Amino acid sequence: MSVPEGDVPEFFPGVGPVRYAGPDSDDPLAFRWYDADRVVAGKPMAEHLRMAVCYWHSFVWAGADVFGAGTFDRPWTAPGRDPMEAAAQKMAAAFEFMAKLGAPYFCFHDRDLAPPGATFAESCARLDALVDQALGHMERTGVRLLWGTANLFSHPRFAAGAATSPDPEVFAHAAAQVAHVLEATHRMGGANYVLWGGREGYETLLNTDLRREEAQLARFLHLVVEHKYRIGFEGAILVEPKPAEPAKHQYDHDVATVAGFLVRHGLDGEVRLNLEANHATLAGHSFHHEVATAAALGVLGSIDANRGDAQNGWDTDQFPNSVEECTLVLYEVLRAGGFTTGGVNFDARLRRQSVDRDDLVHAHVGAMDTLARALLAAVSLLESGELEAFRHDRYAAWDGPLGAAILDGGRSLADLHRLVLDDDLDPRPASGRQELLERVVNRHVEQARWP
Ligand code: XLS
Ligand code: CA
Ligand code: CA
Repeated sequence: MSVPEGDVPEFFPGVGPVRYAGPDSDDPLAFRWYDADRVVAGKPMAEHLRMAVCYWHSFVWAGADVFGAGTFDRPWTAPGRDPMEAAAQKMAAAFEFMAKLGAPYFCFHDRDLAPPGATFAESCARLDALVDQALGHMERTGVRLLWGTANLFSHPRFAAGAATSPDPEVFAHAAAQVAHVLEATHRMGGANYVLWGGREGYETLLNTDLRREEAQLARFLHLVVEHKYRIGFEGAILVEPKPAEPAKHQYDHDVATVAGFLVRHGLDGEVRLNLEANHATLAGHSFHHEVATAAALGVLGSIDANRGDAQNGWDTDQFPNSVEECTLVLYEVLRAGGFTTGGVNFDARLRRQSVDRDDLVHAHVGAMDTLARALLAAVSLLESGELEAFRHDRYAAWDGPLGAAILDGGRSLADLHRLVLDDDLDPRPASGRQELLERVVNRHVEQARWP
């Protein structure tokens, strides 16, 4: 199937390639901190952060919400046009934008790239045609794929779940769709494949068999992992936790819940996680907590850096703008050895009043600068060794004779009972120094500069 491209105009005419201009610049269309090729902590900044533009919020969504229509100036979504031609124009706009921004990666759902067809076969053919076209744009611009994913939540057939549907034909449909998108992701050299289960949950327990749904979800993930090996996809399979929205309760609640699920079903070692800042907030955690927990449990994969709003309880998906929050997150990433297949996706959308095309540029330049400055602060904090020295000393007694014997299983509860009685043990609290450590972090955030 060939894709009619039509005449492709320039969609971001006032925007040249976005350049690094340094911290003193007040040019809103230049980076103040993100200097892609400059080396920090052993590798170029771009390779540390592996930042990605998301196709859906930036190029598909037109600014509609549940109360009102789209507000954005997005000529490539103009109604009445042939849907494949519109998809080709949208793709041209996306790659023009990413190339001008200098974003090294992007992420997509199948339905973002290609309009669904009347049958599954037609949907597949349409996606294949647009993937061919994307390969041309990727070759031309050098933009790579951080991850692909299948949209298993928009179509009405998924209303009661995809893998966790009460109907095995829906499971089969979801499996077929994932097989196709995993193959497309493989063809595009994707570094990861993501599964986010917005409909994998329940609206009421009155009609839900929790035991069956968990077993179905586990079987689905095993099928995805088997298929990855069958087709030779070398990227990582990532699950993205989120506690709710659109479902009242989603099974992939948070990092700890998903990590337990993976172990329970023999999927640990095969599946890692994609962590979103806003989903952490919805789960009642900080983003720092989710990333630190994933690192501690060995399941850290990639991150979606879009944040929520402290004053409301839904998924506002705003562009990141807190250097301090991102510093703590990147500190954990660096401490865990840095990203391997993962990176930083901006699964973020503009506010509905940010109607101009330029607003997309400002949002991304600001977000990339926030992450860049946070990376410099996180590197400085890690290289100073200040937090690690404190943490090391705080637990040092666990490497002594008593701590080691307890952990090795060499002391029973009765042994410890006797020890405390006989030696009259009376440990004294040691200061946790929280306020001091917070000042350490702030000092590195304040002072972080390009060397
Ligand atoms: C929605 C999710 C979604 C995933 C990809 O809240 O964040 O966008 O990242 O399906
Ligand atoms: Ca989100
Ligand atoms: Ca996300």
